[in-house]
Formats: sequence, structure tokens, C-alpha cells
Amino acid sequence: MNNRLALLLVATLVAVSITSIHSAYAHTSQVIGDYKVEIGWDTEPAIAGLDNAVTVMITPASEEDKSAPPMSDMGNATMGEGSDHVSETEPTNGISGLASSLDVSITVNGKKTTLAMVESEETPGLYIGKLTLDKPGAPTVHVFTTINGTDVEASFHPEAIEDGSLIQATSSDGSVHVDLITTAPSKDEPMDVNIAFKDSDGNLINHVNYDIVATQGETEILNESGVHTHTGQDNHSTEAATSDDPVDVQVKILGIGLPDDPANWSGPKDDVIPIHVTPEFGSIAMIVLGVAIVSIVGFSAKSKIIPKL
Ligand SMILES: [Cu+2]
Repeated sequence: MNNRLALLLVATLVAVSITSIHSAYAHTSQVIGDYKVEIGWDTEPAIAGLDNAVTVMITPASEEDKSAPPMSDMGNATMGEGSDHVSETEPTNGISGLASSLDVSITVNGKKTTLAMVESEETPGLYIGKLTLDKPGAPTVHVFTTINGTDVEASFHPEAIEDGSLIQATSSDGSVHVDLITTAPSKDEPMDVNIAFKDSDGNLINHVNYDIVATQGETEILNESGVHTHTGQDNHSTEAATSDDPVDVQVKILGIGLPDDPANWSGPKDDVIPIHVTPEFGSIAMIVLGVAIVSIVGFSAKSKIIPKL
């Protein structure tokens, strides 16, 4: 722990923050005739400047689906609460083979992009359209396909694209890479945090046990201990931030293994990884430009070397 370890910090910062919308992570679904279409972001929060994907899950609608209100929010099937060892699973009755007839576009700030949809190899009926998110804004996703001669068409409003950053750090022994995707610290709003533990090949590491603490100045805005992420990826939401000031996030990897069997945990043990989340470029730009200007003035990717304390 006395060794100074250089951490690679890659922060992508976008100037001028536009109104952020925070709500529970959700996929949005609609029933169209005999079919149910559910869409969402592959990674939430959806941050401007980062790679992400729109996911579209198409299943037959059950009688229960058909009698439900026309639009409802579904719990995200791929990101369960960290304390659950057994994660939720995707539906198994997805409708396969629609990729070539599936027309999916996303419109943000008046700019429309057509997505190339590829069906998931693991989950039939789950279609994935990768894209790099451009600017913050409220997106509309339009889905059109034909199933057994029937047109299926709907528009959706997934979570807003927000300012934020991707910060990458590594455990002391170099075996675990931590990707932290967060919204920018913003006064009176919670900070949404997506954490992923990956091996050196970029694959998610299963069964990671960890603590996560976030502090802003003297104020602790997140403190969860003994979290188990079965998939290697998890989401946290902080208390409302007290200002736009930087937030320090401390991730402590407790070990890798089943939650009730710490004696046999492998990998880093009690390894503390400090991560600094800063809104610096955005807030400086806001002071210069004033809050009334909503155009994006620039994009900057910064690399920093931060010594481990
Ligand atoms: Cu597990």
C-alpha cells in the first residue's frame, strides 16, 4: 500500500451542462398488437461522448402485457441490485431473425441516426445497435419491423443523454480494471454511477465483492459496503450533490467469489482504488458563457496520471 501506483485517468468532458433528468434506471416497453417491444440503453447513465448502444427486445405479448397500460417502465433486466447474487435474466421467448427487417433510428437534438441492428448471440430476440453518443439531449428512438406480415411500429423516449465521464483505474496488482461511468457532479442532483470490473482482455469479471464510498468535500454522498456484483457491472446513485464540485469515489475490492464464502475469495483483497470525478471543463465553460447558452462549444478528452495515495 506504500507503493505509489500510477492510475490512468481518462475523463471525457463536455462543455456546458444542459438540464439533466435523473430517474430510476428503466427500460421502456410498449405492446403493439401481439408483440411487446422493449428498448433501453446498453449502458446507463448514457453519457455524451461515450460509446453505447440501443437495445431492442422483441417478444410475443402475453395477455397480461395486453391488458396493461399502453406504456410502462420495466426494471432493467441486465442490471440488478448489487446485493442480489442471482441476477435477473433476459426473457427467453424473444423473436429471432428480425435483424434484416428491423429499422431503428435515434433522433437527438433534431439529428437522426439510423442504427445497424445486430441480434445478440446469447439472447434471441435482443437486437443491439451500437453508436457513439454525441451531445446531451432527450432522445427519441423509432422502431419499425414486420413480423409475420404484420407491421410493428413505435416511438420511445429512453433516458436523456447527459454530461459525465468515463474514468478507468486499475487494482494494485494490475489484474482488475475498474471502469467508472458517471454523470457530472451537479448541485442538488444525485450522481449516477455505473461501475464495471474487467480483466485485461476487457471481459467482465463475475462475482466481485466491493465497497463504494463517494465524498464531496466533507460530505459523504454514497456509502455501500459488501456489495456483490454477479455480472461484474453494477449501478449506484448518490445522495443529492451539495455543489458542482469534484467528487472523490473510493472503490475497495474485497475479493472475487461467492458472497457467502469470503474464505475462498480470489483476486485483490481489500484493495482501495481512489477515483476523482470532476466536472471541471463543463463548469469553467458555464462561467464563461453563462447558463442561457445551450449550444455545445467543445469536447475535450484529457489524460492524467494520478498517484495512488
Ligand atoms: Cu455472483
